[in-house]
Amino acid sequence: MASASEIAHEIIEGNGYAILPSLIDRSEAASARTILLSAGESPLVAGIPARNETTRQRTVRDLLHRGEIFERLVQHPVLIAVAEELLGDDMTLSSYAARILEPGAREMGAHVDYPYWAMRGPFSVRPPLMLQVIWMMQDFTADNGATLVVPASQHRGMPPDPASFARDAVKVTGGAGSAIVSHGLLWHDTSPNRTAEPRVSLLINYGHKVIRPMEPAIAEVAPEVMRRATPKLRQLLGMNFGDSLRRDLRRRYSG
Ligand SMILES: O=C(O)CCC(=O)C(=O)O
Repeated sequence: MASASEIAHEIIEGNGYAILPSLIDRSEAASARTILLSAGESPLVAGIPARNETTRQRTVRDLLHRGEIFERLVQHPVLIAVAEELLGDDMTLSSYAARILEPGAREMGAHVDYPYWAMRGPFSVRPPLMLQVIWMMQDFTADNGATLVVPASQHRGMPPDPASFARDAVKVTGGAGSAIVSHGLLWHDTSPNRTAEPRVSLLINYGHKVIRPMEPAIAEVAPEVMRRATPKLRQLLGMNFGDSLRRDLRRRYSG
C-alpha cells in the first residue's frame, strides 16, 4: 500500500481519492454490516427522516452508541495516518454514520461533502478541511450501488453540475473491507442498487479541528465508551482542542 503522504498527495493534487484495499477482513466487515442492518431508527436531523422514501436509502447514525467495533473502526491506524497527514495530528471526528442502499435504491444525488456544502464557494483544495471515508462493508459491485466519483473534480472548486457529472463519473468497485478515501470536494454519488441485497457503507468524516463537527452531539457518548476511550478516540471527540489551541498560541506569539 502507498504511504500516508503518497495517498494524501493523490487526494489533494491527483485524482482526489484513493482506494485502500482490505483495510479489515471480510468477516469484520460482515459483523459491522449485520449490526448496521439491524440498527434501530436514527433520529431526525433538521426534521429529515433517516430513511428517504424516494431514493430508498437509509442513514444509520450514532455509531459510537452501537458497539465497540465502531470505536475500533474509526481509529483504524491507516485511516488515522492519512487523516493526520491531511488535517494535522489534532484533527477530529466530524461525522460517523452508515448508508444503506435498499434493493431498488436510486442515486442519492451528486454532491461534495461537509463542510463544503455548508459554505459558499469558490472552494480551494488547500488547505483540505476534511477527509471522507466510504468504507465497503461488503463487495461493491457494478450492480449493487457502488460509489460514483469524478476523478480530479476537487480541482474544479465548485459543487457538481449534473451534465458534467453524468459525462465524467466512474464507478468504484472493490472488495468487502476496502475503503475509498477522498477530498471533501470530490464530486460523488451512489449508483442504483439493482440487486436483491442491501448495500452498506460506513462513512467517516474526519475534520480539521477548527471546523465545527457536522454532528453537534458527536462527543456525547455513553460513560462506558468514555471510560474505555483511547487517547486517539479522545482526540477524535475533540477533547484535546484546548491543548492544541494553546500549542498554536505559543507558536503564534513566541519569538
Ligand atoms: O455510500 C456511498 O457510496 C456514498 C455515500 C455518500 O456520499 C454520502 O452519504 O454522503
